[in-house]
Amino acid sequence: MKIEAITLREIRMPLVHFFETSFGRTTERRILLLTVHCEGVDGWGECTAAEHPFYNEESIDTAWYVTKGYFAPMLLGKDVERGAQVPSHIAQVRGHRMARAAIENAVWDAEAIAKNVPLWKLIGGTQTEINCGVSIGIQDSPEQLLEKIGVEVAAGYQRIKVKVKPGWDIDILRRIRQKFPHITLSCDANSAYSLRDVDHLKRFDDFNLLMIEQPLWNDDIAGHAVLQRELQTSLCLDESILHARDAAAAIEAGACRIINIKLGRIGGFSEAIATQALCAKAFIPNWCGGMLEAGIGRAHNIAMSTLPNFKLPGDVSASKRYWKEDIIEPEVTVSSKGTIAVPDCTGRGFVIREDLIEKLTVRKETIR
Ligand code: OSB
Ligand code: MG
Repeated sequence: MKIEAITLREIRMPLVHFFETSFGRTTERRILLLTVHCEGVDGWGECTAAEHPFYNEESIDTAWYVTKGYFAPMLLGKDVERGAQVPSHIAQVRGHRMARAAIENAVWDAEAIAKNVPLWKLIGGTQTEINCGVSIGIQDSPEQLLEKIGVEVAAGYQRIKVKVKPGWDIDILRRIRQKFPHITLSCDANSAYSLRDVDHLKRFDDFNLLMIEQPLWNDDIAGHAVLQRELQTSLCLDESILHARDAAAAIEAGACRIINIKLGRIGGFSEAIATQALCAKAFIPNWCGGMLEAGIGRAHNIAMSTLPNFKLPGDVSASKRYWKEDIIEPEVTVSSKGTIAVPDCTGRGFVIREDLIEKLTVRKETIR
């Protein structure tokens, strides 16, 4: 497959409900989509970088910059047979993992179409149904949060994760447990605490949480190891795990008992495959995290979630929780048991709605 051209585009999509974490509130997404044009086959990738460099260092604008200036020139005109070959072509650039993932995943997407196989099988997936949880942001009031949890539990989601931060934590978790004593519950702090908060964080042990996700600073694996020794509740790392080597270091240090894998944060399918295999050997379960993806990212997350060590319900949920209209057909739906049936057809298993994408596009550039 010769990569003849790469199209970058920015689309804008308003969220049906704002999403708030300890680092801020999002109401509208600016999403970078990427198409690799390979001798009659188009592969698509969605970059998970956000509007601002708050979750990590990247943003849609840094992703555009590094893709246009570096990744595209490194790949254009090259014969790239497989998605797995992309990392070696772009290895000279450091970091920029979400941008890296968008282009690598687009090549995997094209490869699955060219080979006429389902993407999830191509990457080595083994599960035909994936288990879903939801991530619920910080709300305007505790009552609003309790109501939202009720809706998602009734819809069948297998695990509820709520966002926490100082001032929106112990009391919130207590009220959730009063109303929903038996649900599978997690919380995610997105690095809102420090090791000075150990005594405060110990109180989270009262709520029978499946895990506490990323309580400490994004690059502090050692700090999480200190904290994990003080807590009964399992820690899960998100922001701290940028590649398989980070997973190895975190496991070795005892910094967590669970690892969230995000396809963008980890730099694409190749690194996701390696990371989950490494975690499997250490008996550390994985689950698929989300970044408020539109349909292409969602489809790729579903494929990733079929890998064997994705053992816990992920954050991949129904399109309609985020979008009035998704950019793929059919949109992602979740059964009343809280599962997504993995599409057993060629490629990503969802058709790109190019007409809708065209309407949502505010910026577009093809590099040849
Ligand atoms: O930490 O998992 C996170 C959204 C934006 C940035 C970071 C995170 C999240 C989510 C949402 O939790 C997951 C989703 O539903 O896409
Ligand atoms: Mg997280």
